[in-house]
Amino acid sequence: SDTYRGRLLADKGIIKMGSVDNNIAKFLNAKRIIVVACGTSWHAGLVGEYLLEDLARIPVEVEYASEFRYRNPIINKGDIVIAISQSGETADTLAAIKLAKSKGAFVFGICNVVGSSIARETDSGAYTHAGPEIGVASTKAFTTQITLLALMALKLGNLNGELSNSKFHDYLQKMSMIPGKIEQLLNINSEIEKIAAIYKDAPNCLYLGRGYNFPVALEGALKLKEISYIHAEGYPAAEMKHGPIALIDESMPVVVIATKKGHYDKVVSNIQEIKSRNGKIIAIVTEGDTIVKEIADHVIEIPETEEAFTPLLTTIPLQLLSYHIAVMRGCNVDQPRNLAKSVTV
Ligand code: F1P
Repeated sequence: SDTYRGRLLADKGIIKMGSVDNNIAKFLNAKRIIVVACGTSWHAGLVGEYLLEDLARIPVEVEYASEFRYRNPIINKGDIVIAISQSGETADTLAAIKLAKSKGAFVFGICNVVGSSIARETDSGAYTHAGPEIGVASTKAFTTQITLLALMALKLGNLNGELSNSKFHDYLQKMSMIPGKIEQLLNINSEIEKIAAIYKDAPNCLYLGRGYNFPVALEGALKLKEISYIHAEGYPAAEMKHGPIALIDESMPVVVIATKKGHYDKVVSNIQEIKSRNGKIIAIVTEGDTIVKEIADHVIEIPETEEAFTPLLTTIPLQLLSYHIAVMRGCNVDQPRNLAKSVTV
């Protein structure tokens, strides 16, 4: 494709995104964005939905690429399809792209592997430049996919008037601090290892989050399933009372993402509901939290940032938790059983 060039630069308030800039009129006139992806990339797409709707007020739908072609989807003129894939080779995502193109859609790819099939098949796109994913399970690619979608949302929101210049610059300034905050977070690795040692033999695990951190709950559960083979499910926190609450007892670890600005009071009441049923709570909280600390069995603190950027931080301890549990269970974290790096059939 022509316009994959252009690394992302969030420098001094300017976002230069060669591929988005080259198609800016299409993006600004988009009636709707449809994201197609599988697995971890689908979860990044869900975070993208929150970002693009919240910051740029562009309607977004996120579809499993593996289901897209089986339901005769409606694609209208003015819709943009964004295909997200780490490997750029996922067969279902490629099939979704071909279908979208056959219906006349403009398809933008977000890929990690330069020159991959999806990069070639899409009309335009951006590379995430996460570097090679050594293991099968996608990790750093997820962070870069979200970063890219956040920068797109900020840029489009600023250009379409939804984000004032001062808000836009404020967001960018906060985003520029994210790498340092991730470095800081990695220092708590040994605390996470201790928590992993307690729950390594759990047969099941529940992950809950609200708003921006609902997709992170899904991703946390997927990482645990993929590399440690523990059955795990992610849910929006408010969905718990519609079924999963029946599973909670003293042997059920529940990972709850309870960041300060993320509908905090409601998440606290979810945590109380779990506690009253003797569930074991591992809470991801904002630094300095006192309320959840009183109730949860374990807390993992993340540095404070804009709620919109918290997925970039909350994901890290969940990946580490899965990693340590998998290693303690003797699983091969780089090559999990039954999983292929790119699902090409
Ligand atoms: C999608 C995906 C990964 C998962 C595993 C199987 O891949 O589901 O998220 O970790 O590798 O494939 P991709 O389209 O993002 O390469």
